[in-house]
Amino acid sequence: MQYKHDPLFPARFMWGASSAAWQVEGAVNEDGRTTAIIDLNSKKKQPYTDNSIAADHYHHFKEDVALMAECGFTSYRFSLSWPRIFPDDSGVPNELGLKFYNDLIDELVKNGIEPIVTLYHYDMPVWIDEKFNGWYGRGIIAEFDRYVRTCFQEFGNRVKYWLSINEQNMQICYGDWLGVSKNKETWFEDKWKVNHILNLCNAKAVIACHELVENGKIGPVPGYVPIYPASANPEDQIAAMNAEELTEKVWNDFYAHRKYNGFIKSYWRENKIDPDIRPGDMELIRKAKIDFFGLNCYRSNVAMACKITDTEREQELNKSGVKGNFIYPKFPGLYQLTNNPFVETNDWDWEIDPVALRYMLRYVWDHYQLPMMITENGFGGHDSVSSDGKVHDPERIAFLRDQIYQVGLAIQDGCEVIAYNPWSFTDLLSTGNGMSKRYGLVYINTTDEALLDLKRIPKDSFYWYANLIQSNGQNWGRSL
Ligand code: BGP
Repeated sequence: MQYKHDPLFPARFMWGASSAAWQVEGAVNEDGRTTAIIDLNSKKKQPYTDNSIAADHYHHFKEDVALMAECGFTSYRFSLSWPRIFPDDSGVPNELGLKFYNDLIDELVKNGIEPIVTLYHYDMPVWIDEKFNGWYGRGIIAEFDRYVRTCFQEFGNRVKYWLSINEQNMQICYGDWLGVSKNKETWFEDKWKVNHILNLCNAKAVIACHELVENGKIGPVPGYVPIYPASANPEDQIAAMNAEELTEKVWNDFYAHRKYNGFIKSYWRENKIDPDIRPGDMELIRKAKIDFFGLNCYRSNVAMACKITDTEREQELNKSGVKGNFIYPKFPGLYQLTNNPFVETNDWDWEIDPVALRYMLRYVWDHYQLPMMITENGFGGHDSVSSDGKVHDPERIAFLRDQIYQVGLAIQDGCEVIAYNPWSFTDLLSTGNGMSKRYGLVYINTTDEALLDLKRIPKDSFYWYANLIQSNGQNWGRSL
């Protein structure tokens, strides 16, 4: 529907931004923290990404929260580092790790900012990986339960919004890239066993949150890439639905309905895959009723039919930041992805598609009728400080304005959306491009090549966003 007026945001809508511990904190060896698998994964990547300092939020958190308050934030989504809280297998939490998060949460609350806390954003302690074979073994489930219960008990008096696992679907779909897969050759089958263990951990977190946090709410965070059919050819529509199932819907159906859907059961049968579901697993899962969906959305995809006789092709992300290097995958008999001639792309070939957000919110609301919060969305660019000492990022302002407007339209369409938290507050490490792909509203003065003074410089987008927040989504800066 087209409206004759700008959309209205609800009175208590939460405006903020987002981050993840391993990408923002730094201080990887300080105050007892031990190594996370993602620290090692980021080191073996090309181009090289070292998270030992990142944005050094660990030492700048008060300054960072003061800037959030200046921007008018009413929420901040961040994650806890598991190896900061449980650095070893003693079963005893690290007091200094807990202190850091207690101080951060206190600082947020003092400034009227609602903490929205992710329990797992890729930083499994290496000791868990070594002792239990990471996500491949069942030993992790009890350790994860211990970890999340500690978090709920320690922070639950101030944190009411919890996020269980960040982008479980992406960890499975891109297991190699995100360091989850241990063997590329067998990942096709292994991934569903690993996924089932992640599902059990998700269930543990949901159950424990409801048990331990008074008025606590918890939801998962799928990484969402809306998929359009390439044409009105009915086969392309089915291909788009297949892509939707195998990248998103299998997970979202599972979280919402607490059982595996018919599509994935048929896929397993067809491919002779055993996800290793054991007695008692589904009983546990059935008790884990989520309260909302956190949604990460940056871009959209286009799918078309792919004949069963075609040759498989792996997706290749553009890692160089030079346009034209993204390779679209082919899955014979299911779907293939292709480019979208109707949208622009950024330097990493990510589609810039604001309507994707409205589509996603409409789709998730229609399917699950659960409240939704945007936990990630944002523009990665090559930012730099100009000669006037400021950071001018008109592309990010245009991106945020167009995307947030579509969130407003989805609300106008009847969707229940409670928060918008773009990626990211300060610049932080990109998953594969270190500091050279920047997302922040606040510039961090450092580069991958040289450690600089880490000065915080609010970008033009910071001031634009502050005005939008102050008007609760009415002051768009210029007519759209
Ligand atoms: C999401 C992750 C974030 C973040 C973001 C941007 O999938 O949850 O951790 O990194 O993507 O991606 P990138 O850093 O690859 O540009």
